Amino acid sequence: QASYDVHAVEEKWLPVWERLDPFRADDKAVTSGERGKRYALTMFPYPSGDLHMGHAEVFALHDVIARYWRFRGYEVLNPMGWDSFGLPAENAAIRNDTHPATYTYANIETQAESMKRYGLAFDWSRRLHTSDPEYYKWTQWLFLKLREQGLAYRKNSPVNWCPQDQTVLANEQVLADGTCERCGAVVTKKELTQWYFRTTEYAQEYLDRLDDLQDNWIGKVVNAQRNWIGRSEGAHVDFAVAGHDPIRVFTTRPDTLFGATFMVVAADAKLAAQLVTDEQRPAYEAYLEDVRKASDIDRLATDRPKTGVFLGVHAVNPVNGESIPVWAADYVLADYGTGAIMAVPGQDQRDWDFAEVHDLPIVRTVEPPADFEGKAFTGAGPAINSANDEISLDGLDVDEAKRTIIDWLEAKGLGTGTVNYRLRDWLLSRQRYWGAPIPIIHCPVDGEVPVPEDQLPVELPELRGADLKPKGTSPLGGATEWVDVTCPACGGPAKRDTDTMDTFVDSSWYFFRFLSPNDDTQAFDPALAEAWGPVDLYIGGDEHAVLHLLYARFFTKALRDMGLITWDEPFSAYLSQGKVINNGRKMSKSLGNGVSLGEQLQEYGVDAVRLTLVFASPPEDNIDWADVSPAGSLKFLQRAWRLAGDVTSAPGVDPADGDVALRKVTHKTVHEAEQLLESYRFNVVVARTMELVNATRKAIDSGCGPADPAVREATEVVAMLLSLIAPYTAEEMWERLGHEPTVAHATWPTVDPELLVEDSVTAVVQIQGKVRGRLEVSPDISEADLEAAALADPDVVRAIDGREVRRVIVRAPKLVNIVV
Ligand code: ANZ
Repeated sequence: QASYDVHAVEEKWLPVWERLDPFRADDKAVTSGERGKRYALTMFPYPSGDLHMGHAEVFALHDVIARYWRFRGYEVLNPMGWDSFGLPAENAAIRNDTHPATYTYANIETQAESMKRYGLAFDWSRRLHTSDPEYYKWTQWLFLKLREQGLAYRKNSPVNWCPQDQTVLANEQVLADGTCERCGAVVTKKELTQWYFRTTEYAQEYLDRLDDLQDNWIGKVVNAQRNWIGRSEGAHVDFAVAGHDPIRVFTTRPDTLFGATFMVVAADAKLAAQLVTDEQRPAYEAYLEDVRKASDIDRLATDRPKTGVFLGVHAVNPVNGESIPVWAADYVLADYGTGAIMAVPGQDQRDWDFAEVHDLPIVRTVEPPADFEGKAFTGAGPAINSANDEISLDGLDVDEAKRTIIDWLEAKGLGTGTVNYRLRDWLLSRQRYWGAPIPIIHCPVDGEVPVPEDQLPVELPELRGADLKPKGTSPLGGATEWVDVTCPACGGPAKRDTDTMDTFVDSSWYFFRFLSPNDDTQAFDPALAEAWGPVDLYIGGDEHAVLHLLYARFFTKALRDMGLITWDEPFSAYLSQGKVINNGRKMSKSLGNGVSLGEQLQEYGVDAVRLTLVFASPPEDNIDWADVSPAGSLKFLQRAWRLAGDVTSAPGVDPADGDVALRKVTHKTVHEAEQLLESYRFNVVVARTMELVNATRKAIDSGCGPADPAVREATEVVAMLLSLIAPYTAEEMWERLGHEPTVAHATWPTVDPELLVEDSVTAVVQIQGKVRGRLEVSPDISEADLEAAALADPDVVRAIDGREVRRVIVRAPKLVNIVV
């Protein structure tokens, strides 16, 4: 036997699979309770270009579990679609001088073809594209529902602005170095009226539920979310200011209140502009100009020069009645806490630096250790200098002092203990074209008016030939015929909202739409959500750990509160796969180390590429393409395929009559594979399959021979295991073994526990303390069986020689002691 032609085999099976469609999910099997359900989800791609190695990896890993669950008798929902709105497609279309729709749908077709060729177990009948009006109609509907619930609202505030993409960004889209996640430009701030989702509504619930999820969320995701939500416990404290409302601050260290020697308001907070005296206003306004240019990251950096201006007013420290000056500075952010702080230079280094530069008093309220040589002391220690006529914190440790001062403040109505979260509401409006229009009409009489449900979707006007380049306002503003409408409430002239929704809105709920993608009466069928939800395993990249996962959690909780679903977390388990790198580096154009998926598939075929990706490492680790061997994978697949050609027994032959040694290897392999698959150790499954191939080859060539039923049994198991990873080879093997396609319909083998028994142990039989016989027995033999076997052994019978057996002491499986 030679080998098979990988490409001919691909051509051969694709149409067969298309005809048999073995992975179509049957809702009824699940709603009727006939079969258990599994919802397998892998992140749907952006349609930018063709699939790349990263897709190839995640799809190969995902396919293993989806196919395995099906083998185990579950009804599996495994859908695929495209996240087809958004900036990447729009920017690429502008670069290529085409319309985003043309670019997007052409890429979708390319990717769909590639995915089909890649042999993935998707239910293609559920395919969706978020840029289809049939989809975004429901994105708009959900927006309106969220607004009804008070979870979507519009407000004016300083927002992140990408000067390159000319659009606002959510906090989550600004990288740690203060740049735009999409284009790398430094993000600045701008004052705008924008739409928000009230994601903070569930801040504490996200955290609480992470505790339950963390065991099944693999990777760095859980901590990334915890940090992003950023819970801090502290207090709100009010500082009186003559002629103004009191200034409220958020502090995590209310115990240091006696050391608050000045206050700082974010220079770009409205409060600063309200407080500033006429005399100080010119200096303040000049300063504000500069502040607007800096990013949040720069502003918070500890080594940044501590600039600021005095606002000309004083506040009263509520614990000691001292008059303390109020400054504006950039190291306090407008949109965190209350946008104002009490500055405690004795315990906070940034406050200390500011005090030094601007010559403000410093009072320590926590005693540093004797050998302390630093400036601000941020550590723990007894409180000092912290007493008034009514209360003394002196001597208390930090936690006691906090509790004591909060009680006092609450009793006096000067403050309250509180919890603050770093998490901000999600800014969702974008001043760009390629997204779902926000279904709101602005009327001079009625204000914000939702588009009536029966008028959804608000279709995106085509704007063929229009200039979509970013200009800072939405290109939809130029489509006057589309913008000018009559107000649904009063019938007078009104205008559509011209912003579109962030693409992350589309992808926050797509796993609901997969349940009933063709339903034109509702976003999804709640009965199907009950039957299929939540997603049992979600596989995708770390880069979505914060953004997408948190947004999906928000939508799920909101839908629960609307009474549309009963479960409240979208993803019961999450697995983030590693990256495919090359020569130790991330693949990139500039390094010239990119690996083309198309070329790999051309050279080695789909199965060898998939096998290589699954075999290379545990799913969560990176794969260095320089270290793997797709040629070796192909060789192994050919070897497995040859086994199927050698088998000479007929399909259906009873394996019970087969060679026990080989059967043991087979059953042990299945048993281990089950455990390995449940714990996502797919690479080890490949190793075990290779071992089984070797054992079978040996049995054919130098053991029991090709006609032994155990050889068939082993080869069929190889085909089933391989079908999880290398479906073409497996299908070809299945056919050679005399079965009808498809191997996906094969029955997963039942492990025979007797065949898992480790090789036999030697039991010693003694008579009157002397060894008289040895028996080969199973290690888990029962006492009774071992006694019977010992008494029936010919050597033992001879040694007893007809004498009466008075006592038998059995220590299974190793010893039998006979007293005559
Ligand atoms: C007084 C104080 C004394 C503080 C001290 C810290 C140490 P996290 O943990 O991140 O929540 N803060 C409050 N609002 C701020 C804003 N808008 N911009 C910049 N800083 C702000 O941090 C809370 C602490 O950060 C608060 O507690 C406040 O300073 C500062 F020894 O109040 B603290």
